[in-house]
Amino acid sequence: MKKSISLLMALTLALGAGSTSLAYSDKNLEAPKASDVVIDGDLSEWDTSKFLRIDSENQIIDQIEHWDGVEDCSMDIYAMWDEENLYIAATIYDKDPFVYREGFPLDELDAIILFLSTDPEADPERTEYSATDWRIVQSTDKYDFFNYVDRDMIADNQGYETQGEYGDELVFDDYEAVAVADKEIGGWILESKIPLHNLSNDKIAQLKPEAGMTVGFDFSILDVDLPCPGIHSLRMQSSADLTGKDRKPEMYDVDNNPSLWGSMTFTE
Ligand SMILES: [Ca+2]
Ligand SMILES: [Ca+2]
Ligand SMILES: [Ca+2]
Repeated sequence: MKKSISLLMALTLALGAGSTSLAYSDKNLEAPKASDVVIDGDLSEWDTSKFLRIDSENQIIDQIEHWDGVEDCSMDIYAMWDEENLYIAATIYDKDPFVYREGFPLDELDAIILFLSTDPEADPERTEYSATDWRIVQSTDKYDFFNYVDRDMIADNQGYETQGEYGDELVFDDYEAVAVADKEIGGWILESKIPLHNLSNDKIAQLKPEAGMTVGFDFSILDVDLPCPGIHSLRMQSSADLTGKDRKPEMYDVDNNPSLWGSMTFTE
């Protein structure tokens, strides 16, 4: 009896690995508790030993022909938390950073996308977004920051609509971010604070992080080095692991299917 159950489980796992539902990938970002973070572009108060990296061809989900290797586009991401805020930092390698043009959609520019669930009880196998699943695009021209919260894929958004889709808008209150060009790494450093009340309303409860809690999380980097209208950025996704030379975002559809995300665990 036991044997047949474990065989069944093994079969289920094997089948699951090939389907579109992964129940979160094994890409987990450990987020230590923050203390005395200053948003100034200097990451010396961060524990940068905990990170996730985008640096491989297998992570490209769009415009593979525009990737010239890790110096052209790659990144490490770090996270920290306190009861009210999520802190996100990154080192971004891009020979032509801060490509931003007023009036362009953010997905035709240099940007990062954060994917986050604010419901720690959410089913990791869900294949559709719910109102507590967030897709947040962040871009900067180095001086100003712009964000776009995409809610279009959510059937019942609980009254929290898409904001910032046309760019040039800072959607979040009390958001802080600094971008610093770093000649040594040939790219730039991002340090940011996202107050979690921005991801809530009278129907959507605010996430209250605590040590030991795990939530769905993933991230993308978008890179363009010469913006032309209609040209989408190169896009790389943390949890993607694709092969072949023909890539389309639908092949790893994190924009519509949260079970393809990785996760984030808040630690002491
Ligand atoms: Ca700092
Ligand atoms: Ca680049
Ligand atoms: Ca670029």
